[in-house]
Amino acid sequence: MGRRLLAPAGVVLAGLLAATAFVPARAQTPSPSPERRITTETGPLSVRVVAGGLVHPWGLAVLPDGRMLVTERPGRLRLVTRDGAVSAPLGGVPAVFAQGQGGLLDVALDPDFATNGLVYVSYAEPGDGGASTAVARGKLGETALGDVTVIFRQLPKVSGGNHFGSRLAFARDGNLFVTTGERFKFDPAQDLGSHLGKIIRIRPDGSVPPDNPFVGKPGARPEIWSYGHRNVQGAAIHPDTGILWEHEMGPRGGDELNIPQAGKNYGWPLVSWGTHYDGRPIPLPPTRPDLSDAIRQWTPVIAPSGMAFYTAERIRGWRGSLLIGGLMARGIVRLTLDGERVTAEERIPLGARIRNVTQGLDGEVLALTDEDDGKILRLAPAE
Ligand SMILES: [Ca+2]
Repeated sequence: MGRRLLAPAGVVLAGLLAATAFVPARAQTPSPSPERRITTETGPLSVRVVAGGLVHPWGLAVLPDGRMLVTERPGRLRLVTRDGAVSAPLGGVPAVFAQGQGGLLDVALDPDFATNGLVYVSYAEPGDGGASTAVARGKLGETALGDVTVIFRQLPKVSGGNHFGSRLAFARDGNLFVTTGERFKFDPAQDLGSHLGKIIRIRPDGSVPPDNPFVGKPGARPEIWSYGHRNVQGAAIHPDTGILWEHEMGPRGGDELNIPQAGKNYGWPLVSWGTHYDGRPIPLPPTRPDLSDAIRQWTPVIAPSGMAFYTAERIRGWRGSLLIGGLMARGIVRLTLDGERVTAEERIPLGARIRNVTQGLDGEVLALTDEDDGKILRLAPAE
């Protein structure tokens, strides 16, 4: 945050040490929003900063009234008005494991939010053995979440601060997909007795849909939808087919776009289009007939961290595109699709690590920058 630059060094240090407990007492007021223009294949876009001063914002959900719910990874959930006024942190958010990649992660609205006011958050939850990904839901009030209950806990909890996933996506049948990571533990992604490295499918109250693929299979956790995943930080339901798509971080190379089907194995760590960070080889070939392969892979990586299908007309030429936020790509990766095939790719550089991409109510695109002074960006056609 800019004001840190004005503080004496000791104050800065104290501020950093207290950062996880720091709770502003009052709402932040909107600051003027500078506009940048960028050139794209389909025309010029305007990029505005809707709000700044967010610490590693991670998840964003647009309310029916146009306000935005945004998570900050250290454990805060805030409301942001359309013109960028940022609320004080909402109460009722569960305590999070804010280390490494852990913290408060995604936020999603119940499909019936307009009538029931329910909101879901995913987060790294501390507990016996370390931490794991969890999902809680509560009723949104003006200053807090009420009646908060935990509806999913990834088991087992393990040590370390890597690969928590996590995104939330509601299917049209009302079931909730929760993406996870393998917590940088590799082999558990292949173990059906563990939730590590799995995509989870649950009802909104956390119960198991009876048609999940491993229900009744001895030793398997019934919440599992698909397995062999590494670190899934993007998920969205295709607007035409209603089917879940996801992307996941590869190791050194090998980021993947997948369309995960019930009960299928997506290969990690048996195969990968990338290599391990420490140079250990992953057996070639990069996929096998008995495993489900990605529909696209990126080497070098883009570090995908959030996706949305663009369904509006507002940005000309983008309807039907899949937009993916890239940490390493430092922008949005726009994929043109023909059914389940990627036919073209355009990079939209934004000059910052992009944590998440969402479509706004008016067909604008909202993106979060992964920074200490993180921002909500709004992309729209240049006037
Ligand atoms: Ca794979």
